[in-house]
Amino acid sequence: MTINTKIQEHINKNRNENGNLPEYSGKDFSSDQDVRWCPGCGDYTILKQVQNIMPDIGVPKKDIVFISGIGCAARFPYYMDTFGMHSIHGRAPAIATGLKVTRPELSVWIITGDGDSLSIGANHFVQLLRRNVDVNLLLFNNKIYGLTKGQYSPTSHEGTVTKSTPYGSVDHPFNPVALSLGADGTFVARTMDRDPRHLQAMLKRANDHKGTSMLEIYQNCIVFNDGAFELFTDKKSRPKEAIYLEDGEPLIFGEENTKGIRLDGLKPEIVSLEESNYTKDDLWIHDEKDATKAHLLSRFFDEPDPRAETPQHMPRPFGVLFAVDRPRYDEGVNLQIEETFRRKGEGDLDELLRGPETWEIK
Ligand SMILES: Cc1ncc(C[n+]2csc(CCOP(=O)(O)OP(=O)(O)O)c2C)c(N)n1
Ligand code: SF4
Repeated sequence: MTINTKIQEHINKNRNENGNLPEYSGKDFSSDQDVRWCPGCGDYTILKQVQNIMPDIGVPKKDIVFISGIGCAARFPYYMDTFGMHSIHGRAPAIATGLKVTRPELSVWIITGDGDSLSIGANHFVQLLRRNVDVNLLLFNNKIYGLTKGQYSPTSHEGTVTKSTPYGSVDHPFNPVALSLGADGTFVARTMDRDPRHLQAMLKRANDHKGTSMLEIYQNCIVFNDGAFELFTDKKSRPKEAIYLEDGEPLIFGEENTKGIRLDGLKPEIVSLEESNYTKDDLWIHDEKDATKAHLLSRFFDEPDPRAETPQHMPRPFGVLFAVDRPRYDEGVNLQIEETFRRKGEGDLDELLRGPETWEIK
Protein backbone atom coordinates (compact mmCIF):
# COMPACT_ATOMS: atom_id res chain seq x y z
CA MET A 1 0.00 0.00 0.00
CA THR A 2 1.50 3.38 -0.97
CA ILE A 3 1.93 6.18 1.53
CA ASN A 4 -0.82 8.26 -0.07
CA THR A 5 -3.28 5.35 0.09
CA LYS A 6 -2.39 4.89 3.78
CA ILE A 7 -3.14 8.56 4.46
CA GLN A 8 -6.47 8.35 2.64
CA GLU A 9 -7.38 5.19 4.58
CA HIS A 10 -6.57 6.96 7.83
CA ILE A 11 -8.83 9.89 6.88
CA ASN A 12 -11.63 7.52 5.90
CA LYS A 13 -11.41 5.77 9.29
CA ASN A 14 -12.34 9.12 10.87
CA ARG A 15 -15.64 9.27 8.98
CA ASN A 16 -18.89 8.40 10.73
CA GLU A 17 -21.49 5.98 9.36
CA ASN A 18 -22.78 8.72 7.00
CA GLY A 19 -19.32 9.23 5.57
CA ASN A 20 -18.88 12.62 7.24
CA LEU A 21 -15.85 13.87 9.12
CA PRO A 22 -16.45 15.25 12.65
CA GLU A 23 -18.13 18.66 12.67
CA TYR A 24 -16.73 21.38 14.90
CA SER A 25 -17.17 25.06 15.65
CA GLY A 26 -14.30 27.49 16.23
CA LYS A 27 -14.99 27.31 20.00
CA ASP A 28 -14.20 23.59 20.01
CA PHE A 29 -10.57 24.52 19.34
CA SER A 30 -10.27 26.79 22.37
CA SER A 31 -8.46 25.08 25.26
CA ASP A 32 -9.13 25.52 28.99
CA GLN A 33 -5.82 27.35 29.54
CA ASP A 34 -5.71 31.01 30.67
CA VAL A 35 -4.29 33.11 27.86
CA ARG A 36 -1.20 34.92 29.14
CA TRP A 37 -0.58 37.46 26.38
CA CYS A 38 -0.73 41.18 27.22
CA PRO A 39 -4.18 42.74 26.73
CA GLY A 40 -4.36 44.12 23.18
CA CYS A 41 -1.60 41.88 21.78
CA GLY A 42 -2.07 40.98 18.09
CA ASP A 43 -1.59 37.31 18.99
CA TYR A 44 -5.22 37.17 20.21
CA THR A 45 -6.74 37.85 16.78
CA ILE A 46 -4.42 35.37 15.13
CA LEU A 47 -5.42 32.71 17.68
CA LYS A 48 -9.11 33.47 17.08
CA GLN A 49 -8.82 33.24 13.30
CA VAL A 50 -6.82 30.01 13.45
CA GLN A 51 -9.53 28.53 15.72
CA ASN A 52 -12.19 29.78 13.32
CA ILE A 53 -10.73 28.10 10.24
CA MET A 54 -9.99 24.77 11.95
CA PRO A 55 -13.53 23.36 11.42
CA ASP A 56 -13.08 23.95 7.67
CA ILE A 57 -9.88 21.96 7.24
CA GLY A 58 -11.75 18.68 7.58
CA VAL A 59 -9.30 17.05 9.97
CA PRO A 60 -10.29 15.53 13.33
CA LYS A 61 -8.78 17.31 16.36
CA LYS A 62 -6.75 14.26 17.28
CA ASP A 63 -4.88 14.59 13.96
CA ILE A 64 -3.93 18.26 14.32
CA VAL A 65 -0.63 19.32 15.93
CA PHE A 66 0.74 22.78 16.69
CA ILE A 67 4.48 22.96 17.32
CA SER A 68 6.17 26.15 18.49
CA GLY A 69 9.63 27.32 19.48
CA ILE A 70 10.15 29.95 22.21
CA GLY A 71 8.69 33.46 22.54
CA CYS A 72 5.31 35.03 23.27
CA ALA A 73 3.88 33.66 20.01
CA ALA A 74 5.20 30.23 20.99
CA ARG A 75 2.64 29.96 23.80
CA PHE A 76 0.06 29.33 21.06
CA PRO A 77 -0.18 25.51 21.35
CA TYR A 78 -1.43 25.81 24.98
CA TYR A 79 -4.45 27.71 23.77
CA MET A 80 -5.45 25.31 21.00
CA ASP A 81 -7.52 22.28 21.95
CA THR A 82 -5.44 20.05 19.70
CA PHE A 83 -2.18 18.22 20.19
CA GLY A 84 0.80 20.50 20.50
CA MET A 85 4.34 21.00 21.67
CA HIS A 86 6.04 24.13 23.05
CA SER A 87 9.51 23.06 21.99
CA ILE A 88 13.01 24.55 21.83
CA HIS A 89 14.07 27.98 20.57
CA GLY A 90 14.16 28.00 16.74
CA ARG A 91 13.82 24.22 16.46
CA ALA A 92 10.12 23.77 15.73
CA PRO A 93 10.85 23.09 12.02
CA ALA A 94 13.11 20.15 12.90
CA ILE A 95 10.53 18.62 15.24
CA ALA A 96 7.70 19.23 12.77
CA THR A 97 9.75 17.61 9.98
CA GLY A 98 10.32 14.47 12.06
CA LEU A 99 6.65 14.30 12.97
CA LYS A 100 5.35 14.81 9.43
CA VAL A 101 7.72 12.19 8.00
CA THR A 102 6.70 9.56 10.56
CA ARG A 103 3.01 10.50 10.80
CA PRO A 104 2.16 11.86 7.32
CA GLU A 105 -1.58 11.74 8.01
CA LEU A 106 -1.32 14.58 10.58
CA SER A 107 -2.00 18.26 9.90
CA VAL A 108 1.14 19.92 11.27
CA TRP A 109 1.39 23.65 12.06
CA ILE A 110 4.49 25.55 13.15
CA ILE A 111 4.09 28.71 15.23
CA THR A 112 7.12 30.96 15.35
CA GLY A 113 8.17 34.58 15.93
CA ASP A 114 10.65 36.71 13.98
CA GLY A 115 13.28 36.12 16.67
CA ASP A 116 12.57 32.40 16.94
CA SER A 117 12.63 31.73 13.20
CA LEU A 118 15.08 34.31 11.90
CA SER A 119 17.74 34.57 14.65
CA ILE A 120 18.42 31.31 16.45
CA GLY A 121 16.22 29.30 14.08
CA ALA A 122 17.18 30.86 10.74
CA ASN A 123 19.04 27.77 9.59
CA HIS A 124 16.08 25.50 10.39
CA PHE A 125 13.70 27.93 8.71
CA VAL A 126 15.49 27.84 5.34
CA GLN A 127 16.11 24.07 5.43
CA LEU A 128 12.38 23.49 5.97
CA LEU A 129 11.52 25.65 2.98
CA ARG A 130 14.00 24.10 0.58
CA ARG A 131 12.92 20.60 1.60
CA ASN A 132 9.28 21.50 1.13
CA VAL A 133 7.96 19.45 4.05
CA ASP A 134 4.15 19.45 4.00
CA VAL A 135 3.58 21.67 7.07
CA ASN A 136 2.16 25.17 7.61
CA LEU A 137 4.48 27.73 9.17
CA LEU A 138 2.90 30.86 10.69
CA LEU A 139 5.54 33.53 11.23
CA PHE A 140 4.28 36.09 13.75
CA ASN A 141 6.39 39.10 12.82
CA ASN A 142 6.29 41.91 15.40
CA LYS A 143 9.80 43.20 14.56
CA ILE A 144 10.88 42.77 18.21
CA TYR A 145 11.70 40.18 20.89
CA GLY A 146 8.50 40.35 22.96
CA LEU A 147 9.01 37.67 25.59
CA THR A 148 12.43 38.94 26.67
CA LYS A 149 11.05 42.47 26.96
CA GLY A 150 11.83 44.35 23.82
CA GLN A 151 15.26 43.78 22.28
CA TYR A 152 15.61 44.37 18.52
CA SER A 153 15.08 41.39 16.23
CA PRO A 154 16.30 40.38 12.74
CA THR A 155 13.26 42.11 11.22
CA SER A 156 13.69 45.41 13.13
CA HIS A 157 14.50 48.22 10.72
CA GLU A 158 17.85 49.99 10.81
CA GLY A 159 17.93 52.63 13.54
CA THR A 160 15.45 50.82 15.84
CA VAL A 161 16.10 52.00 19.39
CA THR A 162 15.66 49.30 22.02
CA LYS A 163 17.31 48.34 25.30
CA SER A 164 19.88 46.30 23.39
CA THR A 165 20.36 49.00 20.71
CA PRO A 166 20.23 52.25 22.71
CA TYR A 167 21.79 54.26 19.84
CA GLY A 168 19.75 52.54 17.12
CA SER A 169 20.22 49.20 15.40
CA VAL A 170 22.93 49.10 12.73
CA ASP A 171 21.74 45.70 11.47
CA HIS A 172 20.18 45.37 8.04
CA PRO A 173 16.84 43.54 8.54
CA PHE A 174 15.65 40.32 6.91
CA ASN A 175 12.77 40.52 4.49
CA PRO A 176 11.00 37.22 5.38
CA VAL A 177 9.17 36.73 2.10
CA ALA A 178 12.31 37.43 0.03
CA LEU A 179 14.27 35.03 2.25
CA SER A 180 11.61 32.35 1.77
CA LEU A 181 11.64 32.75 -2.00
CA GLY A 182 15.44 32.60 -1.93
CA ALA A 183 15.18 29.29 -0.06
CA ASP A 184 12.93 27.99 -2.88
CA GLY A 185 9.79 28.04 -0.73
CA THR A 186 6.76 26.77 -2.65
CA PHE A 187 4.13 28.87 -0.84
CA VAL A 188 5.00 32.37 0.28
CA ALA A 189 2.30 34.73 1.55
CA ARG A 190 1.80 37.75 3.80
CA THR A 191 -1.13 38.97 5.88
CA MET A 192 -1.79 41.06 9.01
CA ASP A 193 -3.47 40.62 12.40
CA ARG A 194 -5.72 43.67 11.85
CA ASP A 195 -7.47 42.27 8.77
CA PRO A 196 -9.22 39.15 10.11
CA ARG A 197 -10.97 38.32 6.84
CA HIS A 198 -7.74 38.37 4.86
CA LEU A 199 -5.97 36.50 7.65
CA GLN A 200 -8.62 33.76 7.52
CA ALA A 201 -8.39 33.50 3.74
CA MET A 202 -4.60 33.19 3.89
CA LEU A 203 -4.75 30.55 6.65
CA LYS A 204 -7.07 28.47 4.48
CA ARG A 205 -4.80 28.87 1.46
CA ALA A 206 -1.79 27.87 3.58
CA ASN A 207 -3.63 24.79 4.78
CA ASP A 208 -4.64 23.78 1.26
CA HIS A 209 -1.09 23.99 -0.09
CA LYS A 210 0.78 20.70 -0.39
CA GLY A 211 4.29 21.50 0.77
CA THR A 212 5.70 24.07 3.21
CA SER A 213 3.41 27.09 3.49
CA MET A 214 5.18 30.17 4.83
CA LEU A 215 2.64 32.72 5.98
CA GLU A 216 4.13 35.91 7.40
CA ILE A 217 1.66 37.66 9.71
CA TYR A 218 2.29 41.27 10.71
CA GLN A 219 1.52 41.20 14.43
CA ASN A 220 1.35 44.17 16.72
CA CYS A 221 3.29 43.95 20.00
CA ILE A 222 1.38 46.62 21.86
CA VAL A 223 3.90 46.77 24.71
CA PHE A 224 7.33 46.86 23.04
CA ASN A 225 6.71 47.87 19.42
CA ASP A 226 3.26 49.37 19.19
CA GLY A 227 2.28 50.60 15.73
CA ALA A 228 5.15 48.90 13.88
CA PHE A 229 2.79 48.14 10.98
CA GLU A 230 0.36 51.02 11.40
CA LEU A 231 0.96 52.24 7.85
CA PHE A 232 -0.57 49.02 6.54
CA THR A 233 -3.19 48.43 9.22
CA ASP A 234 -4.56 51.94 9.70
CA LYS A 235 -7.72 52.41 7.63
CA LYS A 236 -6.54 55.83 6.40
CA SER A 237 -3.07 54.89 5.17
CA ARG A 238 -3.82 51.28 4.18
CA PRO A 239 -5.31 52.03 0.74
CA LYS A 240 -2.12 53.71 -0.48
CA GLU A 241 0.43 51.69 1.50
CA ALA A 242 -0.94 48.15 1.03
CA ILE A 243 -1.78 46.28 -2.14
CA TYR A 244 -3.87 43.11 -2.01
CA LEU A 245 -2.82 40.46 -4.52
CA GLU A 246 -5.35 38.28 -6.32
CA ASP A 247 -4.22 35.59 -8.73
CA GLY A 248 -5.10 36.53 -12.32
CA GLU A 249 -6.09 40.09 -11.36
CA PRO A 250 -4.35 43.41 -12.14
CA LEU A 251 -2.30 45.13 -9.43
CA ILE A 252 -4.59 47.94 -8.28
CA PHE A 253 -4.54 49.97 -5.08
CA GLY A 254 -5.07 53.48 -3.72
CA GLU A 255 -8.09 55.37 -2.45
CA GLU A 256 -11.00 54.36 -4.71
CA ASN A 257 -8.62 51.96 -6.51
CA THR A 258 -7.27 54.71 -8.70
CA LYS A 259 -3.66 53.56 -8.91
CA GLY A 260 -2.13 50.58 -10.63
CA ILE A 261 1.26 49.00 -11.17
CA ARG A 262 2.54 48.25 -14.64
CA LEU A 263 5.77 46.63 -15.72
CA ASP A 264 8.17 48.49 -17.95
CA GLY A 265 10.27 45.43 -18.87
CA LEU A 266 11.14 44.20 -15.40
CA LYS A 267 10.80 47.61 -13.78
CA PRO A 268 7.58 48.13 -11.80
CA GLU A 269 5.99 51.53 -12.17
CA ILE A 270 3.03 53.12 -10.36
CA VAL A 271 0.52 54.70 -12.72
CA SER A 272 -2.62 56.71 -12.13
CA LEU A 273 -5.78 55.26 -13.60
CA GLU A 274 -7.42 58.69 -13.36
CA GLU A 275 -4.80 61.10 -14.59
CA SER A 276 -3.07 59.15 -17.33
CA ASN A 277 -4.02 57.18 -20.43
CA TYR A 278 -3.24 53.88 -18.73
CA THR A 279 -6.17 51.53 -18.13
CA LYS A 280 -6.54 48.27 -16.24
CA ASP A 281 -5.49 46.43 -19.40
CA ASP A 282 -2.00 47.96 -19.16
CA LEU A 283 -1.38 46.72 -15.63
CA TRP A 284 0.69 43.87 -14.28
CA ILE A 285 -1.52 40.80 -13.87
CA HIS A 286 -0.64 38.82 -10.77
CA ASP A 287 0.45 35.24 -11.46
CA GLU A 288 1.17 33.22 -8.33
CA LYS A 289 3.20 30.72 -10.32
CA ASP A 290 5.65 33.27 -11.76
CA ALA A 291 8.85 33.07 -9.70
CA THR A 292 10.48 36.11 -11.31
CA LYS A 293 7.49 38.33 -10.61
CA ALA A 294 7.23 36.96 -7.07
CA HIS A 295 10.83 38.09 -6.51
CA LEU A 296 9.95 41.54 -7.84
CA LEU A 297 6.95 41.74 -5.49
CA SER A 298 9.04 40.65 -2.52
CA ARG A 299 11.26 43.68 -3.12
CA PHE A 300 8.36 46.10 -2.58
CA PHE A 301 9.80 46.61 0.84
CA ASP A 302 10.94 50.20 1.10
CA GLU A 303 9.68 52.39 3.92
CA PRO A 304 8.30 55.74 2.69
CA ASP A 305 10.95 58.44 2.99
CA PRO A 306 9.24 61.76 3.78
CA ARG A 307 12.45 63.63 2.84
CA ALA A 308 12.52 62.22 -0.68
CA GLU A 309 11.77 64.76 -3.43
CA THR A 310 9.46 62.28 -5.12
CA PRO A 311 8.00 60.41 -2.17
CA GLN A 312 6.57 57.70 -4.47
CA HIS A 313 7.39 54.25 -3.21
CA MET A 314 5.86 50.84 -3.75
CA PRO A 315 2.89 49.66 -1.64
CA ARG A 316 3.51 46.55 0.49
CA PRO A 317 1.96 43.39 -1.08
CA PHE A 318 -0.43 41.24 0.97
CA GLY A 319 -1.72 37.90 -0.24
CA VAL A 320 -0.09 34.94 -1.92
CA LEU A 321 3.10 36.11 -3.65
CA PHE A 322 4.05 32.65 -4.88
CA ALA A 323 2.49 29.17 -4.88
CA VAL A 324 3.69 26.19 -6.91
CA ASP A 325 3.80 22.42 -6.54
CA ARG A 326 7.12 20.65 -6.06
CA PRO A 327 7.94 17.17 -4.68
CA ARG A 328 7.74 17.09 -0.89
CA TYR A 329 10.38 15.79 1.49
CA ASP A 330 7.99 13.81 3.71
CA GLU A 331 6.45 12.06 0.71
CA GLY A 332 9.87 11.44 -0.88
CA VAL A 333 11.29 9.80 2.26
CA ASN A 334 8.26 7.54 2.65
CA LEU A 335 8.21 6.54 -1.02
CA GLN A 336 11.91 5.69 -0.81
CA ILE A 337 11.36 3.55 2.30
CA GLU A 338 8.48 1.72 0.60
CA GLU A 339 10.50 1.10 -2.54
CA THR A 340 13.51 -0.16 -0.55
CA PHE A 341 11.31 -2.52 1.51
CA ARG A 342 9.81 -3.80 -1.72
CA ARG A 343 13.22 -4.52 -3.26
CA LYS A 344 15.16 -5.71 -0.22
CA GLY A 345 12.59 -6.78 2.37
CA GLU A 346 12.22 -5.45 5.90
CA GLY A 347 15.88 -5.75 6.90
CA ASP A 348 17.32 -6.40 10.34
CA LEU A 349 18.54 -3.49 12.48
CA ASP A 350 20.70 -5.75 14.66
CA GLU A 351 22.36 -7.23 11.60
CA LEU A 352 22.95 -3.75 10.21
CA LEU A 353 24.58 -2.58 13.46
CA ARG A 354 26.82 -5.63 13.58
CA GLY A 355 27.34 -5.64 9.81
CA PRO A 356 30.58 -6.13 7.87
CA GLU A 357 31.64 -2.50 8.12
CA THR A 358 33.25 -2.64 11.57
CA TRP A 359 36.66 -1.53 12.70
CA GLU A 360 38.72 -1.81 15.82
CA ILE A 361 40.08 1.18 17.76
CA LYS A 362 43.54 0.39 19.15
C1 LIG B 1 18.60 29.13 23.66
C2 LIG B 1 17.86 30.38 24.03
N1 LIG B 1 18.39 31.58 23.72
C3 LIG B 1 17.73 32.71 24.03
C4 LIG B 1 16.55 32.67 24.70
C5 LIG B 1 15.85 33.95 25.08
N2 LIG B 1 14.69 34.22 24.26
C6 LIG B 1 13.47 33.81 24.61
S1 LIG B 1 12.28 34.27 23.52
C7 LIG B 1 13.43 35.07 22.56
C8 LIG B 1 13.04 35.81 21.32
C9 LIG B 1 11.59 35.86 21.08
O1 LIG B 1 11.29 36.72 20.01
P1 LIG B 1 10.26 36.33 18.90
O2 LIG B 1 10.57 35.02 18.30
O3 LIG B 1 10.20 37.47 17.96
O4 LIG B 1 8.89 36.10 19.69
P2 LIG B 1 7.91 37.09 20.45
O5 LIG B 1 8.24 36.94 21.91
O6 LIG B 1 8.14 38.48 19.95
O7 LIG B 1 6.57 36.55 20.10
C10 LIG B 1 14.71 34.95 23.11
C11 LIG B 1 15.92 35.54 22.49
C12 LIG B 1 16.03 31.40 25.02
N3 LIG B 1 14.85 31.26 25.63
N4 LIG B 1 16.70 30.28 24.67
S1 SF4 C 1 5.12 41.38 24.97
FE1 SF4 C 1 4.24 41.98 23.00
S2 SF4 C 1 4.15 40.08 21.78
FE2 SF4 C 1 4.43 39.51 23.93
S3 SF4 C 1 2.34 39.16 24.69
FE3 SF4 C 1 2.90 41.28 25.18
S4 SF4 C 1 2.11 42.49 23.46
FE4 SF4 C 1 2.18 40.33 22.80
